[in-house]
Amino acid sequence: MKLISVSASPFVRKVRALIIELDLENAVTLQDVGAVTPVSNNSELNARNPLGMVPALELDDGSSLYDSPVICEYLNQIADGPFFPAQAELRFQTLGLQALGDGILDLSVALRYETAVRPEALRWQDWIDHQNEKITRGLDALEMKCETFNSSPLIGEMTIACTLGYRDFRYADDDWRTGRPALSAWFEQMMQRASLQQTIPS
Ligand SMILES: N[C@@H](CCC(=O)N[C@@H](CS)C(=O)NCC(=O)O)C(=O)O
Repeated sequence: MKLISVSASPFVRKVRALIIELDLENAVTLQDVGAVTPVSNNSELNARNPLGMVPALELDDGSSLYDSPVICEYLNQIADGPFFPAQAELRFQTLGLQALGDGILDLSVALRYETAVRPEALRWQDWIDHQNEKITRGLDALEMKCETFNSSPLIGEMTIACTLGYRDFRYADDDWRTGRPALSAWFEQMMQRASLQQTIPS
């Protein structure tokens, strides 16, 4: 299998961390397609994902999967992993947590494009402010929830670790740790995992 990637992408990091957790490193090769933005056009990526977004996973039969939750669940299934439990309560709890983490990431990545890619004259401060408010509410919700996080991480916890890591990577000046002591302590503990250490963005 081939993972079409961009090294700075937090969604790619989530998949890469899961590959390490599931011991699938020999089964998946990484193909970095360089920078990807909403206004770039990479024909190789578009052939794998018509939405032109990373990550995309090319399977051995030539077909492909995209959207990190789908890729992660596929990898977990072929490796018979523990990250997507079958038991309904646990499953929807962890899928919900993944959705919250991915949502904060979607907002954070969109804001990054807004400030790093969109021409300054076309920027919309009201939109920027509202996206930041959503991110703050999402991070506050994580602070409230983190006492209920699973000690053996599921896909929700893996996603949140990559979400907070992305905040550190791109928004270090806006320190999410301030006022969120429980989440900070949880993240520090979580970062001991080899899969997260080996995928820290640089
Ligand atoms: N829902 C997607 C989001 C992926 C995503 O936003 N990827 C960004 C890079 S971090 C991207 O490819 N952006 C290009 C674009 O927006 O066209 C997933 O979970 O895989």
